[in-house]
Amino acid sequence: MKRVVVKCLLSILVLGGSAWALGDDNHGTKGQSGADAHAVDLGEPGDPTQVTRTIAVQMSDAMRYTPANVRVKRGETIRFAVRNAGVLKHELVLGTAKELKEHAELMRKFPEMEHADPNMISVEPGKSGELVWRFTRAGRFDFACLQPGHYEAGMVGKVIVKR
Ligand SMILES: [Cu+2]
Repeated sequence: MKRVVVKCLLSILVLGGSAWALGDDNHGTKGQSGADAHAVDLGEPGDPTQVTRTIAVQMSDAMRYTPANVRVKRGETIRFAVRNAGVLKHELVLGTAKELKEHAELMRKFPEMEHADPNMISVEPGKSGELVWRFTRAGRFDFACLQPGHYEAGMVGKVIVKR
């Protein structure tokens, strides 16, 4: 529930809340386009005891993820094993392209802002972290690092969720 509250506040702040006025039922088929994917289509925090697959992702100070493209099947619960190979703090935030762009702008305006949500993991330099997520809808989603300036430098990846 905490996630919903946080996300709603954020979306009211940056989207005027309009995306959340829509129902959850009718737009699952539009997910392929990416641009109009809704945050609710992304899925939900995964149960760590129900993980179907682990995907290792490395983050670097070159502002890149390796791999930058991840393919999953709808219904899979993925454990992202995220390693920060750099000397800067990095993070992996799952979201829609629109949502991440707006969030990144917010982070740039308020660099001291601490953010924590179930759809993200922040990893200190040289450390590793885990993010468990269940993808419930087919579509194209993004992940990005929202440390100030990193998104703008191209620290973005894609998740393609197949039916
Ligand atoms: Cu980063």
